Amino acid sequence: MSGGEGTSAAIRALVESHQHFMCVGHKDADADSLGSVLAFTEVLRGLGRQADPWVPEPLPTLLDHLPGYAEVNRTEAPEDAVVFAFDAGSPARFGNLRARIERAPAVVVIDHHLSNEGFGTLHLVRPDAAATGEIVYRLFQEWGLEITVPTATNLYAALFTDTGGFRHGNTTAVTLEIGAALARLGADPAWVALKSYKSLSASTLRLHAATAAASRYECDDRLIWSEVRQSTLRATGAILEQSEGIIDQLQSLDTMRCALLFKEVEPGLTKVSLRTRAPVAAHELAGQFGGGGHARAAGIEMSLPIDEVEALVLDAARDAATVAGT
Ligand SMILES: [Mn+2]
Repeated sequence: MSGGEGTSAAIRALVESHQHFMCVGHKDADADSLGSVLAFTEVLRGLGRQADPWVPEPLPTLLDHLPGYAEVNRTEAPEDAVVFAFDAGSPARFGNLRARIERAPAVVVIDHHLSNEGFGTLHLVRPDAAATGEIVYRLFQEWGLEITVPTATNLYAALFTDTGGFRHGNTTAVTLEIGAALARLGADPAWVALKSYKSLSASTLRLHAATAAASRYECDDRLIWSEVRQSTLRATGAILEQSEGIIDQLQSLDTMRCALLFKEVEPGLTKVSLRTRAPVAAHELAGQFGGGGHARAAGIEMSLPIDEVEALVLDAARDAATVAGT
């Protein structure tokens, strides 16, 4: 963990002393990452600065309801722009923007991942925060800034989705209080819930159904896993991005200690989503394969065919789920 009041003041000083900023989310940006990017972009502009919101390719089109989305990846930031990076534990999470970020004059990292490597010029990393959006909200509070309705909406979406709709173990009294404060500032909880969890297309539901039907149960139902292959996508008319949310279905199993979803990005490139219950540590399991994340939720990306990744990761997951059950 790093970053206290001193960091908050140092970040504010950086904002005061520079004119150009680039706010960057992580690859496969979620609402926490992009919501934080858009909230920070608006606040910086409100302070009279030039700020441009960016995420690595491909654009997260499922998040096009977030206020300010239309401006993402539109304007190239000047080379002297200070970078604010949100919700990413390592530089590898910035995909095609990594080189751009690494040559910036300063990089401020705001994040809540346990696995954060402490990269960047300044880092405000609080693993106890439910969402990066929660850290951003507190920063704005400390700085005494007015929060507009679009910014409140972006931060509420960040908090709401990173807690799985205020359901995961990271939901605390503080999270709910900040959620309430953001609702008072104009965020609409029902609208954010509608856009986050009740706006699936027919092809998404077909993909979710096919993946649920294909799920496997092992280790006395302590381990549940499924897969999205390119053939699954062709059969359901979906794209990989629509697999968002499938892992939540898998982790709803009552006996679950470890839930895994393998995703074939392309032949030879595989991603894995992990969810666990105590005492299985998701970030430790992911860490064995170069991945990272939180204690209950983590991810892996490997340049190997899906069959090989399944063999490797399932082997470790079976061990973890079995030990966890004793
Ligand atoms: Mn997050």
